Amino acid sequence: MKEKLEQIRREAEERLKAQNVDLEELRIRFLGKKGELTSVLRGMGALTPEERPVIGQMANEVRAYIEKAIAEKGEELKKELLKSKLKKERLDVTMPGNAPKVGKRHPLAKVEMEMWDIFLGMGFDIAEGPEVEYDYYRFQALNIPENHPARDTQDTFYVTPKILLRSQTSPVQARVMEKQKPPIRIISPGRVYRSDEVDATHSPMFHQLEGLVVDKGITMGDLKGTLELFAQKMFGEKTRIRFRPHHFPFTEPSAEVDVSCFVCGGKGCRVCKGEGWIEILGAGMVHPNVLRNCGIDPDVYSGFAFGMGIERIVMCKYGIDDMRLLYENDVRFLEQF
Ligand code: 2U9
Repeated sequence: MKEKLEQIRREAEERLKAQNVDLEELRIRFLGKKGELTSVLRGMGALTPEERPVIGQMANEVRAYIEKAIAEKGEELKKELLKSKLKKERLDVTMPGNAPKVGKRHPLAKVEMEMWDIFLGMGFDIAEGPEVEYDYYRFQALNIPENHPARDTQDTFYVTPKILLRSQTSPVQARVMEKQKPPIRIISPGRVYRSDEVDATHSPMFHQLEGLVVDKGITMGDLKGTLELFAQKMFGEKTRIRFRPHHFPFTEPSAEVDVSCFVCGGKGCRVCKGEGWIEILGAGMVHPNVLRNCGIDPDVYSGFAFGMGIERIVMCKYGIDDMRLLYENDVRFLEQF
């Protein structure tokens, strides 16, 4: 029996050395009710009274030994498991991170905001108004009566015979003049609509920024100075401007305004098509009829107004030759600004 106990101890010892040992299975096999040690103890009846305590003590020692060895192996396995888990889940804090992709402002928004900054700096306020507008504010108030030929060139989308999508932001200024006494100094940026076919320089929807100043003693000199400062801030300090006589029903006198080419400085290049000048806006002194229509006495007050297409400014500034690129939302294009 001694040998049997010794053999059980050795066998348990051997088994515990294995890598993937199942400790619960081992415990049942050696120490369980039907285990090897129990079956040895059951046979103790056959021993002499002298042998019994000796074998009993030895059996207890073997039990204690195996219990302790299983517990120790259990601890060891737990530690190893933790170690391998820590190794697997180790964080390398020196590794480069995943930088989140940051979006960019659309070039149209970027340039529009630059314009806001320039005009806010000159003391202008920003005025907004509806994109769906009454015929009255778009045409009649602006000195364009029914059947006036100027309506043809700016044909827009009609909702009813008297309601349309605005083709300039001018109605916003007419609304402000109706409500507010001079001095008035506003810009009105926003979307406008025209029933144009889409091509490289036309779109049925585009963006405009118009400006209006009304006060006592406003002259064409104020208009020129304001636009010159705007052009220099937008295109560079050396920029000059040039007024060419033109006609708009809502301003008199009226002019188309060019800036000296910001690429060649006026010598003539590919960008200005050899001209040295680039047309960027229209302007003039507010027509007395417009002031009168909006409740302002033209004998007391005078004013100037101007208007420009934001797409045109963006295209000039960045050398973009097709307007459609601004609406396609292709990231490869937008990333460049
Ligand atoms: C009021 C009185 C006068 C706004 C003006 C222009 C000249 C002009 C065009 C530029 C390119 C439109 O985008 S474009 O096609 N605009 O040339 N706009 S003066 O004059 C006003 C506005 C409101 C009450």
